[in-house]
Amino acid sequence: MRRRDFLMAAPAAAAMAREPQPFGALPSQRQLLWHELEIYSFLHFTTNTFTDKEWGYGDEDPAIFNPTEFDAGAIVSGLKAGGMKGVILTCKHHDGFCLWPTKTTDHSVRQSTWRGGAGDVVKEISQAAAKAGLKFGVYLSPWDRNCALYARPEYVEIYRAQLRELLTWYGPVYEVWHDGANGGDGYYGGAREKRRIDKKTYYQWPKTWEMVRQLQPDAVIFSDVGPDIRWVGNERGIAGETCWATFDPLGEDGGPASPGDVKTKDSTPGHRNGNRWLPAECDVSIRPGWFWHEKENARVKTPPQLMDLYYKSVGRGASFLLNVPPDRRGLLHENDVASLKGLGDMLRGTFRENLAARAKWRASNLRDKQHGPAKLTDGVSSTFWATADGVLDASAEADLGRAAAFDVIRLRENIRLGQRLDSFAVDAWKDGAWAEIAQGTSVGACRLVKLAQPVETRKLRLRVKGSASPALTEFGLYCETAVG
Ligand code: FUL
Repeated sequence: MRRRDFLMAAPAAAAMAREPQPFGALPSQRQLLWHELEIYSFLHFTTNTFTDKEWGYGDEDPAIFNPTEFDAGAIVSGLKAGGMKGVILTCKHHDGFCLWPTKTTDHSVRQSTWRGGAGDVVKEISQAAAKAGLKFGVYLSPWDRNCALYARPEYVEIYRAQLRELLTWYGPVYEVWHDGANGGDGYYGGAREKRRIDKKTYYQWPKTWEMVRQLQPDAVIFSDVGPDIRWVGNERGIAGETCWATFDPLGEDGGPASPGDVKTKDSTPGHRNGNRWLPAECDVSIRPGWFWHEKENARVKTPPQLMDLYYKSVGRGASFLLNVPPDRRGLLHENDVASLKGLGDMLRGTFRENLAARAKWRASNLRDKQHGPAKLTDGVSSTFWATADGVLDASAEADLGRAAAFDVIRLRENIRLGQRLDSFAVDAWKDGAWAEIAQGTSVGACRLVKLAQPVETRKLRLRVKGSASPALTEFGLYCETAVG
């Protein structure tokens, strides 16, 4: 381009590219990275695996921890086959047994029979994850039923020292998971008593979170109240049919919230126009329990059940945290591996191709040429259809060129500009008229609609209503792949 043309073209291009003003609470950079993952795994593994318990009392003999065939590479590859993008390990559960050779207590793998006390589960899982391209996260239970100092101020220092080890010894950590279960009875160094703590003040969470920010600035912090990711309010893996990424947590009594004390009934839907971007995470186990129990080997969720949970978590703007507990060998059980593989096949098959990729679009409004409706199906997550400022209701029609059959619809907003949409609907052209086939509320990072029956049509219409002018990056049509 000649210089004179450039001088003329530049202001026009800049005006054309003017983006809508952001609306409401916005995600941080670390939250945006987390949103991209969508689905990842939990590994619940400790002495409970060998005692057949869900909550160890804290008096377990560390010698019983002996997963003789432990293979981190095999575990991680089973997760990867399931489509998992990350893995969060219970480095310490409520029983206090540490899966790494911590300097803070003897109650760890160092005292176990496994590899003569020279093993390190955290190291092996984190390294296997990095090798397979999965992110690594840590679960460190605040409640410690083994520690004699639990409920005293000194324990909080021990907890922080443990977290410091985990966040400095094992490479990048993408998520730090603080459980809300707290207090009650335990071994506590032989005291065998009930100990209570004040959930609001005891752990001094802000100080701990500051340390996490210093050591792993990209890590999101999960708890009932965030500060980055919120618990969805149930352990069934299901977000609210309406699930806003914005949320203002309150305690059960209406006062300030803290991990272990939040109005969980609000955590499921979130708050429209909440002051904080605090998206939900849906945790659930592939089995009835969080830990492996022989008697549950026949009760592993099937691939269609897991796919349904995917629609009800990821498909509602939340994330899907699926627990798959290693067994006493230190491997994932064959039934779990088979279900994971089935889920992975369904996900890969279903979302392989957007059937609307070649659609011709026409919109009721577009703010400029660079924000036209064709951006909905260009496969690029950074481009988006947007209307002019103040145009809050809009529609866009797609002509697919030929009839296509689909039973999954995917919508995504450009969440860098906030959660703008209040509702959406999709119509299919049928017998010379529009017929509504889907509708809903919150969209955010991702909305999936699974239709009861496949719909076959050549023309579709998307209708959206926003509190701010709509900005959508994706409209996708897919056909669910069945697994054998
Ligand atoms: C709960 C814990 O008490 C369970 O054992 C499990 O770890 C689950 C993910 O969180 O609060």
